[in-house]
Amino acid sequence: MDSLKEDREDVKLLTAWVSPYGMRAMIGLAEKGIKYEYVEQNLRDKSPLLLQMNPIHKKVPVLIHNGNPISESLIVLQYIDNVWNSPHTAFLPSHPYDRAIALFWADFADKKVCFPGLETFRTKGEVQEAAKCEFLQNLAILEGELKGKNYFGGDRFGLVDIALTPFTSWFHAFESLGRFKIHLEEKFPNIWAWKKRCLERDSVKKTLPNPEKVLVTATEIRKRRLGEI
Ligand code: GS8
Repeated sequence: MDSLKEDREDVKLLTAWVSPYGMRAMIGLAEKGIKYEYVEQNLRDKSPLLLQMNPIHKKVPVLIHNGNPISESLIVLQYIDNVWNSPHTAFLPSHPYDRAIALFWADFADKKVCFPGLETFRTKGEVQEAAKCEFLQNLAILEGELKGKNYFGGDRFGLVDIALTPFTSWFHAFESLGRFKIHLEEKFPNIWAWKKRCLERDSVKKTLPNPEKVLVTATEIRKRRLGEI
């Protein structure tokens, strides 16, 4: 039955290896055991397929399921969870209130931690300083939220964990290019332990790139953005 199901499914992922948002989709698909075609995108020269599949944002990731495109990584994750749903691999809790809370934290992580995190390496001056403050302050909120828990939702690896773990592979780039220290182990011990726990999962282990490699690409992105090359 399972192989029949796989034969009927046509799943493609348009992404870029360094994209933490794309990594979310990769971890989600791996957690569900879905086979898919990985289609690397050059974000400096966008393919006609990417522009056709995500004409509004023109960003990766885009999941293409049986020809139908789904974009925006948190929406992609919810789609994956809904389509390949099983009680053992659910990314979201079943109770409506618990679901709402998980979505709240995924949204918080997205807007208040991931975005300012990215701003720490690709901006300069006051904007960069403000991004560093915002990132560290909001990381502290997540540190509190993780207290006494293995994962953000409790004992199960779920949506918030998938949304956040990819960004930990960027922390080294944030620190080096932002010229600041996160002091994860000392100041954020719950997040430190959580990160190690997430990295033990096959889905995460095989998805997250080497932080040194991320730094090389992040350095190029910064130079291009700030007009330094
Ligand atoms: C963000 C995707 C994104 O920024 C999501 O999927 O959750 N809210 C979206 N993708 C970047 C690559 S990772 O930084 C991207 O595609 N950038 C191309 C561009 O901005 O032109």
